[in-house]
Amino acid sequence: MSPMFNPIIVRGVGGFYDVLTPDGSLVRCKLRGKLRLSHDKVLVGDWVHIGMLECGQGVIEDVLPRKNQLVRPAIANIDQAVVVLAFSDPKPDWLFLDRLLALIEANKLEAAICINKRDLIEQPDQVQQMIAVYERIGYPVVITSTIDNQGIRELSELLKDKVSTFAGPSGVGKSSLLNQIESGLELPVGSISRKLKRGRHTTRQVELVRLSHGGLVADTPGFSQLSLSEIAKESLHSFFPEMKAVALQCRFGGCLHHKEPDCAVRKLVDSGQIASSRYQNYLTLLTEIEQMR
Ligand SMILES: Nc1nc2c(ncn2[C@@H]2O[C@H](COP(=O)(O)OP(=O)(O)O)[C@@H](O)[C@H]2O)c(=O)[nH]1
Ligand SMILES: [Mg+2]
Ligand SMILES: [Zn+2]
Repeated sequence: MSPMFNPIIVRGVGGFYDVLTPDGSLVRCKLRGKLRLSHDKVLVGDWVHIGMLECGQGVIEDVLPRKNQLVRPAIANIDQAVVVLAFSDPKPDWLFLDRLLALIEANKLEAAICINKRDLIEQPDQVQQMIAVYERIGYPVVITSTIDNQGIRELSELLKDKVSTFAGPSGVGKSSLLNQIESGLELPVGSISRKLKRGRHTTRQVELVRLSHGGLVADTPGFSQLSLSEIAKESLHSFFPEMKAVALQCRFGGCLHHKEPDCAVRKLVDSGQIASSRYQNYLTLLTEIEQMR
């Protein structure tokens, strides 16, 4: 079901909700009584039925069944998550990326990667090697700069007609990228240090931004606090696409691909077909899950 054919909640504002209707207008709505009982009965991203009041305000009568639901950011019916990193300032954290990709896979969302601030690095050899790793797995990778507009059109193509959320550390340029894609948006852009100083007190609301060429994007502070606590160690490998298929060939059914004999995953790591960086990060996350129990 496409969100373009149903009214969709794009933001909550002090007890009210702004709903984008299929004809492109925004209607401020309150909730029908029965929906008010539970806080997360209604989320940004929800497809809803609305009724109109005489004053021009709307009432959310019903919430349609969700295709999925994320906890942080609290948002429903997402098609894809775009992880945004930077070439520099801050430097790319590949473990962070692999953690996020695993969580995105576990949530059954499509994943894509955007590496921003290309203008800051002259010789991006090292990053280029890592980009090849992710492209080989099958993740789309877009290289961008908001200074010289490199990759902006490609990124905007990636977002077209989908409901997406950006994810990634503060300061990589998520808001700047959206401002570049959609002129007139003017999302606040800030230096890293200023953001850190504001710290926890910035409880920003999740909001879906409408792109005029089609698509909705959540400009969120990121998935940074999501944990792996709901993933079983035996299934972690299935959220690493390059390991998932080959794991069927391991000698033991419950192989964790760590120290077990005749492990098909480790064979591919040894032969270089699975990137050792990915495998090392898999092991780091595996240990993390084991220590949580
Ligand atoms: N050099 C460079 N700086 C950028 C680029 N994109 C964003 N920035 C800067 O990075 C900082 C953080 O940007 P912002 O969009 O607020 O990042 P967010 O926290 O991910 O939303 C700001 O000072 C931006 O001006 C880029 O492509 N190149
Ligand atoms: Mg931002
Ligand atoms: Zn194995």
